[in-house]
Amino acid sequence: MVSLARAFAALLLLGPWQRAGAAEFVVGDVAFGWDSGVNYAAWARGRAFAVGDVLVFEYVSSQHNVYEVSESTYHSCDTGGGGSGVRVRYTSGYDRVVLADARSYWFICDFPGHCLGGMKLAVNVSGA
Ligand SMILES: *[C@@H]1O[C@H](CO)[C@@H](O)[C@H](O)[C@H]1NC(C)=O
Ligand SMILES: [Cu+2]
Repeated sequence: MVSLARAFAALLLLGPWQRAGAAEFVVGDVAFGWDSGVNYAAWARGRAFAVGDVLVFEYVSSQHNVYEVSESTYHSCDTGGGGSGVRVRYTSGYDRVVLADARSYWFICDFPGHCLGGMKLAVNVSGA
């Protein structure tokens, strides 16, 4: 029996961000994923991100995480002080982040030293 919740979830999947051609990006590509020592600015530079696209963060969840943060926290790498610059925490090791809005998104790894070491990603998302 198909539960109502499942049917509803299927409806949600057909939300307004589902345009034809929505792209899914494995951050760092499958070869590197989300890890230390990868230049994510270089990875993002050759790509165009539009509303509805999906970023997939793949990593070992005991070694990394993904925080969506404010621009200032992206630059400072400082998530202390109440964490006011942290918008969303992802920790599963396989996180699919829908870029639902036309705006800038900033992501960092909050494991000690990782963001300062360059484990951070900024993307600009354009309207569909
Ligand atoms: C995003 O757009 C802003 C404003 O144009 C620009 O300053 C910034 O460098 C862009 N960031 C990325 C990652 O492309
Ligand atoms: Cu990390």
